[in-house]
Amino acid sequence: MGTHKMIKLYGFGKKLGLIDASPFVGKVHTFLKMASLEYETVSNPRSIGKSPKGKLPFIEDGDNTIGDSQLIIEYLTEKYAVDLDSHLSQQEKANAYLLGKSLDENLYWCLVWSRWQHEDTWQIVKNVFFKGLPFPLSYNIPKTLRKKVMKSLYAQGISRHSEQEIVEIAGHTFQALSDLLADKRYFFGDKVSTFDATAYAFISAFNQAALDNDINRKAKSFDNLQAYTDRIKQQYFD
Ligand SMILES: N[C@@H](CCC(=O)N[C@@H](CS)C(=O)NCC(=O)O)C(=O)O
Repeated sequence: MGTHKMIKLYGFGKKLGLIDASPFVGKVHTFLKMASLEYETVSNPRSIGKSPKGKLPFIEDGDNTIGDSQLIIEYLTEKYAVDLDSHLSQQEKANAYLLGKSLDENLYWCLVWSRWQHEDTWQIVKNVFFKGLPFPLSYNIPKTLRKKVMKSLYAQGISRHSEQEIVEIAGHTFQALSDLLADKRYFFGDKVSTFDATAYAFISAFNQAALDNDINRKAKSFDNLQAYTDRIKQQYFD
C-alpha cells in the first residue's frame, strides 16, 4: 500500500557542525548507524509538540512511537535483535549502563550551561539556534527560552557552581573517559558497543563543536578522545 515503514528519528537537526544539536538525538543517530538500521531523520524543534515525553529525540517505527534515548535504544535492540553488546560480560554491561547515565545526567548539564548560560558562547549559540527568525521573534524567543533553561540549570544545581568549577567538573569527566578509553579502539575493546554511541554523541558535542570556550578546549586537549571522535565521525557520518 506504499505505507512508508522506515524508522523516523525526530531531532533538532545539524547545528554547530554536529550531527544534531542535542547529544541525546546524536546518541540515537549514532546507534542507528552502528546497528546498520535504515532510518530517516526529521529535523524540526517543533516536533517536541508531538513527542510522547515532550522532549527530543523520539522515534516512529510503524505504529510505535517511543520517546527517550535510553528507551529507544532498548526498543530497537529488542525489536531488531541488535547485538552490539553481545561481547560484553554482565559486569561490563553494568559499567556501561552507569557510565552512560553519568554522561546523560551530569556532563549533559555542563553542556547546557556552556551553551546557554556562558555569556560569550551564548551569543554564538543564540545566532546559530535561532537563525532566520523575523523580528521581534528573533529577540523574544531566545530570551524566553534562555530564561527557562537558566531556571532549570539552577534547579538541577549546576549553575550554583562557579564557571571555573563547572569547567573542572566537565574536565574530570573527560579525564576519566580518556583514562578508560586509553589506547583501545572503542570503550570496551576492538568491537563497538552501545556505550560508544553515547560516548561519541557527548564527547563530540564538546570536541567537534564549532565553539571555542574553556570546556571545549579542555575536551580537545585529550588526544585519544579527539582521535576516537574523529574516527567514529569518519566511519559513520562522512
Ligand atoms: N532523557 C531524555 C532527555 C532528552 C532531552 O533532554 N532533550 C532535550 C534537548 S537536549 C529537549 O528536548 N528539551 C526540550 C524541552 O525540555 O522542552 C533522553 O535521553 O532522550
